[in-house]
Amino acid sequence: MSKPGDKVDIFALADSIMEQVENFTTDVKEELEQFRIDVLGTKGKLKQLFTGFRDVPNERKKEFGQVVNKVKATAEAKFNSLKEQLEDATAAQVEVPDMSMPANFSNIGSRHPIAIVLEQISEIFTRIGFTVASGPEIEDDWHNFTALNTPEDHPARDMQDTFYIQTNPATLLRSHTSTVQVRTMGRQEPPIRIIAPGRVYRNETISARSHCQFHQIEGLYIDKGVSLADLKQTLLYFAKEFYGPDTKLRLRPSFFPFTEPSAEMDVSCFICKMKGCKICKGTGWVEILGCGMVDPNVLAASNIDPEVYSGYAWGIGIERTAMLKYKIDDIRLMFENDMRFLGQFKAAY
Ligand code: 2NL
Repeated sequence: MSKPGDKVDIFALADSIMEQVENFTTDVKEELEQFRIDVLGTKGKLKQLFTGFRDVPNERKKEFGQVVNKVKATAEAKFNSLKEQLEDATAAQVEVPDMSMPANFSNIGSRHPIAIVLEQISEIFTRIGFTVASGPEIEDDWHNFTALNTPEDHPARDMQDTFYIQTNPATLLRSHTSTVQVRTMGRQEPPIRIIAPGRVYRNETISARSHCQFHQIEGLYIDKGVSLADLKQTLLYFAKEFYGPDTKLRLRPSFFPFTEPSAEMDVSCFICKMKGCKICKGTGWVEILGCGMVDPNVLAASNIDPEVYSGYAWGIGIERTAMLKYKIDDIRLMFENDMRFLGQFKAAY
């Protein structure tokens, strides 16, 4: 039996540590750390060998020193190579994507209901030869009112109805996109066949039903021999394209300063199919736009001879159209940018 401290013991211990070191392998980070503590650590096996040095007889100290150094070098080399392997494996894991992982969905935005309806209506009219025209939102009195046969004392000119620019009361925020059409008439000879989509402003109290800003599309066609029949057929085409092929149309007499005669156009209720509902108030008809034959005074104001040319015009409110289409009951939702509202139109177009 050998006793602790025997020279045989300490050499045997060195051998067994050497064997343990040579046989050790792992691909687990925690196991490698345990190996480091166990063998190379401050209270580890190597430390034990160094401590045992003093019990080795002098004549074998040199030999033992060589053995211990070899164990130490082997243990360190083993630790470093395993550590390197582990790091390589971790790096490789990052670089090689797991192809079985589900894909990340990017959060795609959605179109605003006003943008959807503006585009749908514009598309229908451009298909039959209308060109999209645009112009400034800050306008002057002449383009917004005077050129459109609106008398000086007309209530629409009132501060209560129109936003005037305080620093220059000759300027205002356009109350309809007719201004764009006036500008086109001023620089282009008939035939004129345009639509003018855009934002307009009126000094209204904000409520569920009205807002101080909204959008409209106006249309204008001026040529020789344009008649009310042309207006009606064009709008019937539009109504069938937009509301469906079975849509019926009726015109009711109305008044606008810029058209004569003027009419309001109803379509057969696309919600209840004329059975009677809340939207059509039981009548089977829904009002969708205002229209008429361009007043001769309007043509004359833009130097177009009313004896030679005639034309029709119409204006449609986009918010109202979108609210009917998507059953939205409060116009304020259109301008609040609430994601819960906007997100509902993802599949709409
Ligand atoms: C409505 C009614 C309308 C017009 C707009 C117009 C434009 C020119 C000449 C004549 Cl340049 N008329 N525009 C005509 C009739 C009705 O809009 O209720 N819009 C929402």
